[in-house]
Amino acid sequence: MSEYGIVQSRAPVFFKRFDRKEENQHQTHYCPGCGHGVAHKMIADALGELGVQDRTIMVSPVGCSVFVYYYFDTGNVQAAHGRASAVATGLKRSNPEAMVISYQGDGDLAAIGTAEIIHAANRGENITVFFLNNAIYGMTGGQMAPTTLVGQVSTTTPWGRRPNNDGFPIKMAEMIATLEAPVYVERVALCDSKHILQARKAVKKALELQKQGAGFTMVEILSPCPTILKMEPTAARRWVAETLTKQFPLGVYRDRKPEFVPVAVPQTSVAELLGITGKGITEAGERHARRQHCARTIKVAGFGGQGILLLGQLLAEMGMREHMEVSWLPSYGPEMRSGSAYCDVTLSHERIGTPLVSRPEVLAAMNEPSLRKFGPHVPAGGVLLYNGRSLPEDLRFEGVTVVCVPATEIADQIGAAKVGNVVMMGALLEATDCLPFSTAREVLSELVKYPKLVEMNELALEAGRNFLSSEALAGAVAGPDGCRE
Ligand SMILES: Cc1ncc(C[n+]2csc(CCOP(=O)(O)OP(=O)(O)O)c2C)c(N)n1
Ligand code: SF4
Repeated sequence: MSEYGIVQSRAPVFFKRFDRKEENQHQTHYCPGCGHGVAHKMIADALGELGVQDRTIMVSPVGCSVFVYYYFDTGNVQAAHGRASAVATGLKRSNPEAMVISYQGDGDLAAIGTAEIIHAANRGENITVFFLNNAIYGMTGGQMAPTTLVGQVSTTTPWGRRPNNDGFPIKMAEMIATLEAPVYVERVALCDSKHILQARKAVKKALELQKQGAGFTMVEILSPCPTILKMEPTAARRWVAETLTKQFPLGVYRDRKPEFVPVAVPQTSVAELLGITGKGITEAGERHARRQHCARTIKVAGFGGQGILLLGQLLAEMGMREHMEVSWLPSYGPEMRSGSAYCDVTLSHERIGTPLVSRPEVLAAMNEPSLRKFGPHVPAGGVLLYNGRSLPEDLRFEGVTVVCVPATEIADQIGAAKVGNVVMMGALLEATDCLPFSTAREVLSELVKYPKLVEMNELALEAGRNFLSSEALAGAVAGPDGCRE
């Protein structure tokens, strides 16, 4: 036995267990003979060889390979159908040091995602696209793809693809290679050992170029889909070799450096563009910045018309002015007014990984349904502000500081129920100390258009703050276990 050595094994870039398969943790979900698994292996091997696993982000598509994230032990983002190269663009631009891979099938890249791929390539984004062309929609059971061959039968072309009705197969590698910016475009095939070795080289070269910062690279990989072709795996590979390559000739379509003419573009920061420079970090802001090192995740929830989304926007705007990283993610139903509405806000001194807030450290619940829905998601140590004089009898929130602020009632006394959100903002700032009041006043005075409302908002902000520092402490604040005291 000692004369034998292992020459092929699981790439270290793959997870040790593939959790998707409960009973078969060692294997993927792909059909026997499918090209996706082979392509995954060569990408994983190349990433390992280049030593870039821990700075790689895979963008998985919609299609059979949607579950890329179950296999690659790298960063993973799943994009909406066809949007992988646009998502990859965003990821690369915000993480220039990352290796970003957009992995897409032919339905995904050449049909619904045509615009995204063309423009990503045309801009010369420094990403690598692996384009699996199996000439069919695999996952959905075999509809015609833009790459389906003339005469090829699919569920949507039962008489075979007819150019006068269905157009001609689109040659993506050739099309992309007509653009100025791409640096490397090659078409390879997974049909026999010789071609698979060539494909491995192309995959590695594309990734190497990205690592060097060369620009846009794409490898189109002709791939067998035995299940939809209704062929044995060996016959499907033969079909790729003998039929598919005739329509899609293999070879290098682009291998050169782009020739960009340098143009002097004035670089302006986002803060300058938004006209919020010059104000700098206020003294109070600096104090807050020192105090706050990690993210503060906030959810504001209620019904449409309560100014829920605006309250989130104001917090995000304030965070921006304090030179924090911010995100604001709104969610509301089609009916808007009186329908359920909420938004997620993150304020951080570090880059924000996701705008989604599923376990808010701070919840401002402007009505009872949102209290019931999101209250249980606030972790121990969090703060829950409720728009009411007291909590409903049956609700308890273990380990959470619950503050009942009758924001709407206070706003009514001021003269406009619509400033209830700003009352809540005053209470929130006072309870959490997450942003300075001076910035809140500045933002309100600049963003609110009507002078009368500016005055009311200032009163509302102060009223929320005062309620907390005077009345609330006198008895309206619930105990840390969520019970009323
Ligand atoms: C917006 C949207 N439209 C349609 C679908 C349905 N859908 C799922 S996979 C798929 C086709 C994928 O085909 P392809 O990109 O060729 O990948 P394969 O499955 O062959 O690997 C479609 C149309 C969807 N998920 N989302
Ligand atoms: S349907 Fe085709 S593309 Fe999808 S996993 Fe099976 S063989 Fe692969």
